[in-house]
Amino acid sequence: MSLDVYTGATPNGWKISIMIEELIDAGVELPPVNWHTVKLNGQQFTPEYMAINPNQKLPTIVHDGRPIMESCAILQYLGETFPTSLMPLDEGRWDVVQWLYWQAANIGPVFGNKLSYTRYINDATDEQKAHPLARFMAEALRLVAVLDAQLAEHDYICGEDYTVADIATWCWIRSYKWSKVDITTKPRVVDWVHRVRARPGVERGISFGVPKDEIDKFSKERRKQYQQNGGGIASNSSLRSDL
Ligand SMILES: N[C@@H](CCC(=O)N[C@@H](CS)C(=O)NCC(=O)O)C(=O)O
Repeated sequence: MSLDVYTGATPNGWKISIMIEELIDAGVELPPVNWHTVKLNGQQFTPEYMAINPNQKLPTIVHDGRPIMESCAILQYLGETFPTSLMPLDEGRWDVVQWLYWQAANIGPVFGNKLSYTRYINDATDEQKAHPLARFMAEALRLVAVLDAQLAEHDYICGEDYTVADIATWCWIRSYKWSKVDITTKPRVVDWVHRVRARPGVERGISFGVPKDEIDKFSKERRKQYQQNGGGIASNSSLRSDL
């Protein structure tokens, strides 16, 4: 029995480190976890890594020889393989699955693109960036409003239970200052950000790859390092089709 986790200090990467810590806190006996940091300065393109993640991104897991890519598929896989209230297996699973897909198809790409145009892309002029910035900002705010409405009735996205849908969505929303999407006009969303942040498993999960005193506020050096790496990844020349 083995569980290898290939991840890094990024929103999609922290989804998996949080999930592992939450499963431990829920009393699940996991196989020994082997952690591997994926260095996004090229390791994602190596043949060894592409053999387990053809999409060349982090995170990936390999459980008993079975590779799984895509952060939300990994959350679902872990949730179904090690059952807890994080991923219901009865009819209620559809509440969670639809919000997990919502995160994967909307929050991740929209907040990711907003962040890239705000902080990372350095091979476009301000004029060229203006339209996509306005577009992704408007869509990010619309998604925050959807989240706000969902939280009107209960403490977590799918009801009274905290689930993998919260883990997936929170990892992007918590960095709203970094992506410059103002969520503070939605106090319910802000409260939910704090509620999730207060969980011990989340505290341990988001410390993956980050010094303890930089979990909530990155140092200048770390910001610079993210900007440098992000700039490389976000530039058009990093998009290769010569697989
Ligand atoms: N939909 C994918 C997105 C993964 C993703 O974009 N990962 C980023 C880090 S957060 C990455 O590996 N970027 C490297 C690259 O684009 O070359 C998932 O949810 O796993």
